[in-house]
Amino acid sequence: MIQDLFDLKDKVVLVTGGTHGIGMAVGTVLGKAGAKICVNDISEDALAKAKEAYAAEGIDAYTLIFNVTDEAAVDAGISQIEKDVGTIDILVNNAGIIKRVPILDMPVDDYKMVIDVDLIAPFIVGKRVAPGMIEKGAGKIINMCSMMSVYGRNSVSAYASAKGGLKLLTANMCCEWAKHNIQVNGIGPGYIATAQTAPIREGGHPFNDLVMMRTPANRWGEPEDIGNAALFLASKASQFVNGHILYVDGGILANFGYVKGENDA
Ligand code: NAP
Ligand code: GCO
Repeated sequence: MIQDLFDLKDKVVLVTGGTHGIGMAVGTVLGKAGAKICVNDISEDALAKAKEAYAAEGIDAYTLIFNVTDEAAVDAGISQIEKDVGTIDILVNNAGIIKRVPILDMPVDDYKMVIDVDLIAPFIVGKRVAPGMIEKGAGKIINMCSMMSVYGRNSVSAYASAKGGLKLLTANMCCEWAKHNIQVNGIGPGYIATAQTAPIREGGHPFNDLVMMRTPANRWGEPEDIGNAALFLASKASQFVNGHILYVDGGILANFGYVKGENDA
């Protein structure tokens, strides 16, 4: 049956930072496809609230607190998941932060913090999870990239550096692990309505005009738009897709932009 292509029954999923926003949307869609959903976060309160939110969707989420930048905590966390739930079949490296500060004003420690969470952590978690996938002879890794994997823009140097690196870390994971039937891909969301973008989206922020001008779909993306794309990359339907960044951006990368009022056919 064609729908079997997207059946994730009995697959163990880990979504890092999966307690809200894009991560929760990904966990919810994959959970509704039958997967056993595991989410981590650095906040017990966020995990408790997330467990209730997943339950409201009929998903019994396994929650665990650990900081994805802490190699020892990641090792202990993955070992706990492997013991309590099972070997991870699908890893979504979603946890991420952003600091919007011009280079000349950004402390080096802040730059390093963003690189730690957004680039080094996916390396740490991927390196820890892959051996189980190799032993199983199958696996899916999805790295949450960005428009900033291909663009820079004022004030997001650390974030763009990390997300640009994550695009090529994805390629390198593919090169080393594809022979083990592990498909490693990225998702490059456009501008999505979450807590992370609230400061540049809400309250009449002028950035909203830029997003509308650059996005042919003429809307902010919703977290579910990313969850749906993740289902494809997590499923049997993408067995020969590897090292690819799937941009889910409403057409941003296809568009240079337009002047309001012109060509508004
Ligand atoms: P978000 O609302 O800020 O959620 C990020 C999640 O990561 C939160 O649950 C956060 O936990 C968690 N996290 C942060 N640092 C962590 C750490 N050290 N260890 C474990 N968990 C940690 O962001 P989002 O908008 O949903 O974005 C999710 C991912 O998509 C990020 O990688 C982001 O860069 C990427 N992305 C977002 C957009 C967008 O437009 N929103 C576009 C492209 C890419 P706490 O809340 O407890 O800190
Ligand atoms: C920003 C935004 C973006 C989005 C996303 C775009 O300040 O430009 O936060 O970086 O988060 O990464 O794809």
